[in-house]
Amino acid sequence: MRRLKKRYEEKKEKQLLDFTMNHDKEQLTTNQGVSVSHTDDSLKAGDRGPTLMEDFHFREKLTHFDHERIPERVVHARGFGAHGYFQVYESMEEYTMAKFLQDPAVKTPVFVRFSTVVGSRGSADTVRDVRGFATKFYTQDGNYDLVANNMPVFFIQDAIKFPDIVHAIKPEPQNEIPQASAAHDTFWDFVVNTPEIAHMVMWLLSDRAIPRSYRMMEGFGVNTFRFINKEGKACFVKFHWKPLLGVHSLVWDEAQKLAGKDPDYNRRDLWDAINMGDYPEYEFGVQILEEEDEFKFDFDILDATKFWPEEDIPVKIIGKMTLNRNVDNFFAETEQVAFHPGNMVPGIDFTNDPLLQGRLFSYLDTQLIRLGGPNFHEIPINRPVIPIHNNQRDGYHRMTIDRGTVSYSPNSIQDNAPEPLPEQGYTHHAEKVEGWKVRARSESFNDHYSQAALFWNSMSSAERQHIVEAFHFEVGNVKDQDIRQRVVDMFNNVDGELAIQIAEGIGVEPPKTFGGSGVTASSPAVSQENTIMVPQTRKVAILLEEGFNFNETMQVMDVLKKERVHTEIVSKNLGMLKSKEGQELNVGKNYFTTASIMYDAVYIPGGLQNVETLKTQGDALHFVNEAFKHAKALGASNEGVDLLLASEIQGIEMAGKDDDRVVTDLGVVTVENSKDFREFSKKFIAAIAQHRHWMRQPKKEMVPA
Ligand code: HDE
Repeated sequence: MRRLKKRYEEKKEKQLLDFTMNHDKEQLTTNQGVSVSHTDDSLKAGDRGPTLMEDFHFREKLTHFDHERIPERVVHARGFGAHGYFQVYESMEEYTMAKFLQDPAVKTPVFVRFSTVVGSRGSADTVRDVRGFATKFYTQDGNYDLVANNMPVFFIQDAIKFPDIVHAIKPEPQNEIPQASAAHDTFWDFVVNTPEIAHMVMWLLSDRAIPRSYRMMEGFGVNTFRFINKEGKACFVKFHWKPLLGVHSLVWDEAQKLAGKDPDYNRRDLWDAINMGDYPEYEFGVQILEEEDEFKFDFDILDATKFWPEEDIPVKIIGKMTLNRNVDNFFAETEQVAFHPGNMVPGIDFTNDPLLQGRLFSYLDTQLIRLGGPNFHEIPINRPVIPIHNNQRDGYHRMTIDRGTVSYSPNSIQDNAPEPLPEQGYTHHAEKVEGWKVRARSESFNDHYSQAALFWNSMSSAERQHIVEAFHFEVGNVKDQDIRQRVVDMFNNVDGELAIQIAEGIGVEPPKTFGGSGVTASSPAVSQENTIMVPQTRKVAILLEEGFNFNETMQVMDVLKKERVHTEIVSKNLGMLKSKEGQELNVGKNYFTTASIMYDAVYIPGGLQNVETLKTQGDALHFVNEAFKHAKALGASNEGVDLLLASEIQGIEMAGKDDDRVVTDLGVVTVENSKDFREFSKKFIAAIAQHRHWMRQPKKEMVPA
């Protein structure tokens, strides 16, 4: 078994290596392998004369360049991928015969591509949007794709409306404005005419739409699938990814600024984390529902605008995925990877969810145009780790050289090979289906507001405030006043308070009657405040100038490092900085190349000269003010506290000059008169782990949780 596994892993590795190419220490050739003598000038008749047609090297180089781009994905164009592996914790044979879910010793290779939905390939990472979370499992049964999102529900119930929602949310056709944003008239016009979208809009305007990191994001299969075991018994299943770093988000102001300062923020974060050995980990969870319980809920389990509350159907954690290798080449891997919910393996099956059924058509169709023909399964990133045998032949870009005379079945020349395997081969679950041929939707899909209200009820006070502010931003950008009014009236069906709050910010009337859905239940599992809080892999800026306290700075940095909290020294200029004691430290970033928005926390060590200089710097003060506004942890020791006192931070208790207590108040950790920084560091780390300290922000009375 172990030998087999090793061979399997080697094979996977080899499969990728077969196509990789190192060009270092090699000589330049044309694509025909002809050695090139000179590549900086084209061939001319005289050194000031016309260029000659016979310059095959010039023509080949330019032609290839002219054809370098392929069409970007119509949605999810901007993405970033990484390799890793998946291991199941215990055999799932009771529910499914999928091979990769049987043996905890087996590591199944995976490739994951995270993405935004709306923006073009060059748009910013931190826009307000749904995030894609697509995973390709290279299993011994063939490739299985779990093409998921970071929100558990979807905009629409039937795939036939997908072109409509996408046209409405994409930039408007007359001027291609705005890029990567739902904050415009056509999207909200679609919303007010599409009640089924209400629930998804609540998620889209929540913190989920601006993740701090792909490493801190949940994944949801959205559609309902089936598990099938060896006996052919089926159950319904929903898939979940749960990040071990918890689910955390940016603040909208921060997200907008990041879009300018570092449009690659999320991809850089993933790339750097993997390079540093901070391998992102996600547990794999399933909600399992027996077939006989299909109709036990007040929503239809085939309706993709509904989630299954974890409190009713618990998520069983069954395995873990680790991402541990960056791509070698973005285009070859991340751009050319082709996901498809129809890439299924025995043991997993479809349901009649009308969104899923439509997806099964769309993904293959889209790859045909995007990757230029039917042979994209031969591109290394798309190849299964087991051999492919069938009678499909030819087509654009065919790589395989199929031997022999037979490309049909039945045949006797090859004893009918390649032959189907009735026992092991994929068998679709034999579900009994009958009905009238109608273009219609089940009445059980008609309740559009109860789960939107359930979501709203589950939000903390800060999360509610963020949702209201997101409405003010998004709908505030809608020019048509009638649409703005209709948004208020529509969301009055979710919650009366919410509708009043929305109206207040967007210059329209509050609803005529106080609305609501009548739903009082909540699902605490959907609030990010109930997530895992750990300090590991967070990033702290240390503001420094000449004359800082070296021992103090190093003590704090050492403790942070032990907890895998990363630090970076930020100063006015790059170069070396001399401490009070004489030792030097290297500056990582200056105020031009970074900003507080790129860190989770800020630390200001003592040293009189250091802090006196910082106090004169507008950039340093802005850094502190902005981090405070974004509810981040702030730490200051000894004279460092004076910088906080000189900033705009108000209403926070800080350490005084006359004692040596470590004071923590709403994520601001301070100490004076101290030489030992262990307790300070511990408390600072605890404040970092909390991610954000929302209670600092002025709370509106109207949105209590
Ligand atoms: Fe997709 N979706 N989608 N989608 N989707 C695509 O396929 C589509 C839906 C998702 O990183 C496209 O290869 C229809 C739900 C992800 O390469 C396209 C419907 C979910 C990705 C397509 C849906 C997703 C896509 C565009 C029914 C969450 C990016 C490029 C309304 C479960 C995969 C491509 C990657 C990509 C169609 C709904 C997730 C056009 C018709 C629900 C993560 O085929």
